[in-house]
This record gives sequence, C-alpha cells and structure tokens, in this order.
Amino acid sequence: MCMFAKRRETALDRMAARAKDAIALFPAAPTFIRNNDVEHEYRQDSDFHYLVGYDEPASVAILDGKSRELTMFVRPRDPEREVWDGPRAGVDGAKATFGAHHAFPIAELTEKLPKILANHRTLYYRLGRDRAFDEKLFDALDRTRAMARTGAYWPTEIVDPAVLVHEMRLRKGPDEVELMRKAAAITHQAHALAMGHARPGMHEYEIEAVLLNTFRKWGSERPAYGSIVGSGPNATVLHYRQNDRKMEDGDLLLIDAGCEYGYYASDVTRTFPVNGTFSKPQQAIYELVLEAQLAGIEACRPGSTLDAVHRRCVEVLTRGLVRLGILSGDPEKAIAEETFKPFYMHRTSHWLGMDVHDVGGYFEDSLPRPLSAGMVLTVEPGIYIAAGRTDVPAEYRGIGVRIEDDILVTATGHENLTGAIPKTVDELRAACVR
Ligand SMILES: [Mn+2]
Repeated sequence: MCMFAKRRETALDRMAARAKDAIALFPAAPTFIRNNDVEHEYRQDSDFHYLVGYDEPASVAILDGKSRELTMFVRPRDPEREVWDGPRAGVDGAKATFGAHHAFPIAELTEKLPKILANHRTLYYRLGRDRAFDEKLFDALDRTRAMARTGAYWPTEIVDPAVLVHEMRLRKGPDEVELMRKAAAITHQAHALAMGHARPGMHEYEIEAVLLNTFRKWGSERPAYGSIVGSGPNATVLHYRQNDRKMEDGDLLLIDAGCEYGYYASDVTRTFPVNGTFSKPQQAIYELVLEAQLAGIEACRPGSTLDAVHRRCVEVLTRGLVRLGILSGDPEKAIAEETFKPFYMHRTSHWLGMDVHDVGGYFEDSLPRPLSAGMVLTVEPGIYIAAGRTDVPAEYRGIGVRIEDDILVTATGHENLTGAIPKTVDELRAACVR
C-alpha cells in the first residue's frame, strides 16, 4: 500500500474511534492572482498532499468514515487547456493513480455534495480558512438538511481536522524523515556555498541568489519560506526581507533560509563574518548564542518540552548578557523578570514539517506538550542589539546573531538533522576561507 493510502487508513481509524459515522472534507489550496492575469506559484495544501499526494488545484478530497472510501472532485481532462497548462490527471487518473474509489469533475461538486454529506453525523472540515469554499459548504449543508423529509440525517457536528490530520503530521514517520534529511542536505549545500561566496562589497541579494540556485540545482521545488539575508544592522531585524544592502567589511551576515523538498521544509539560520573573521565583540556574542543553542538542543529528548528547551536557552543567554555587561544586576533576577527580552524577544522553537511553522498542538490541557519520538522542532536562540541602543556598551551595538538547527526527537534523545552545517567559530573560519 502506498504511503498516502496508509495515511488515509490511519485517518479513517482515528475518525472511527471518535464517531461512527463521520465524513472528512479537504479542499485543495485556492489559487491566488499575483497581478492582472498572472497567478502566484501554486502549492497544494499540506493536509491535502499528505492524504492524497495529488497536487492540482480546484479539487476536493472526501474521506467517508462509514464506507472507508475516498471520493475526489478534480479538474477533468481538457485537451485544449492542457496544451497551455500541461497534463491533468483527470477523473480517470484520480482513480487509477491516486486511489479514489469515486471521482467526478469539480463542476459536479455543488450538485453531488449534499447527498455525500447526508447520513453522517460528524463532518471534519477546517472552517474559516478558505471563505469562498466555506460558502459552498454552507449551501450544501442547507440542502442536506432539506433532505430530512426523506429520512436522511445531516452533520450536526463540525470538527476541525486538526485533531485528526495535524496530530498525525506532528509525528514524522520514516518516509517523512527521509524527505526532511534530503531537504536538510540541500540546505547544507546552500549555506556552505553562501559562506564561501560572501565578500565585502557584494549585495545581500547576490547571496540570496546563491541559496536559491543551490536549492533548485539539487531538486528542491522551492524555498520553504522567504530567505532572510541580513548583513550588519539588518541582522537585528527578525523578519528582514529586502536583501538589498551592500555588505561592508566588518559586518556579520545572518542567513535564515531553508529549502522545501517533496513537500517537507528545512529551516536553518547561520551567522558569520562577511570578511571571514569575527571581531572580538562579535565573537563574544556569537559564542554566547552558540552555547545557548547547544544547551537547548541538549534538552531535546522524549518527555522534555519546548518550554524546557526555551528555558535552557534563556538561562544561558541571560547569564551571558550579564557577564558581558549588556544586562546588569543578578542574572537569576534578570531571568525571572525577563529583562533579557529587548535582546531576545522570540521563542526558541516551533514544530517543523510540511509547513515551516508546522501543525500540531503545542499544549495539552494547557500544559506544554511532552516531546516524543518523531517530532521535529527547531532550536533557534539569538541576540539582537539594535544599533540605536545607547544603554549597551558601544562595541556590541548593531550586532545580531541567530543560530538555528532542525532537531528530530528520537526514542532515546535527539538527532540534529542540520548539525553538519558549519557552526563553530573554527568551522565558520574554514567555510569562509577567502
Ligand atoms: Mn525557524
């Protein structure tokens, strides 16, 4: 049985465990106009791809919990359109290639959906994400309710499929880990080449070009998110995206970039000197962030939590900031009172998978969720000292450092999927050889 069929079986088992006559409906990602008649690049919805592996727009996948069958509504074959846009799987392909038990042209959805929804009590559907599709569903539900006169019943409960599919996606199976390893390997290449390439006088976008070129060259479909290439003071801007500054001698360069491979993301940050050599204050900040990151990674094991990982990073960073004279007073008090926040204002981790900020609950009954084997998270502490902070010793102003790796939780601890990308001061010196 193929990977997607297995996932559908698991989803159906989970549906059956919760309600005996459930049905789940997953619309494909909508298309978006970029400008005039040009669309944004299309990427299938992650849940849809996870369950079906079918990546065309204008489609709907329906899992029937009673019959345990997959019904698909898809774009029909259209020789004239296919001349322009390329081949479509069509109705026959949905059955032959993607395992649908029933398949129809998408134009028949309005007519057929009320009857498909009938005689199910629970409907799994994510409300509020695609408002245009919500409207279609409301109309169908209305018509299903009108069928009550004929003895049919209708879904009286709508449940967010997050409790179904997102919990499955949170723990990665071997197939998924394999794809994440591949994404990590390509991202490794890209960061290493960027380190070897950067020079004072170059623009940030030239380095972005190296990253994107490397992603595509090794078969990545696209970056997993917009690449951040921030030099000098731009390294202190968390979501810097212009990537158009001319890099100067003495700058640090912060690169937060990762590719997507087979629908799985990598998410890596490295910070290194544009001229290959850290200044003393830069190195002091860098080694502090590295110490915090290694402490955070060390805390990744089954039973630990994202909160515990964050706490470890905060402890190391705050004590270091006091040691360097950037924060004053008692370090434990600074931790308790969160006076580190002007220099470390974000959380340390997020889930990683098909989405760069991946799905899956962060809390269980309001408590931080224990880590377990198969979860993948980032560990990405940083220190950001804005150039204008006159309350900080002058030598540290304008320094921004973040270090981020992708950590797979294993049965006994963790595996750093991106740990081979140069990271220590010595490794960076070697990678930046001029
Ligand atoms: Mn991240």
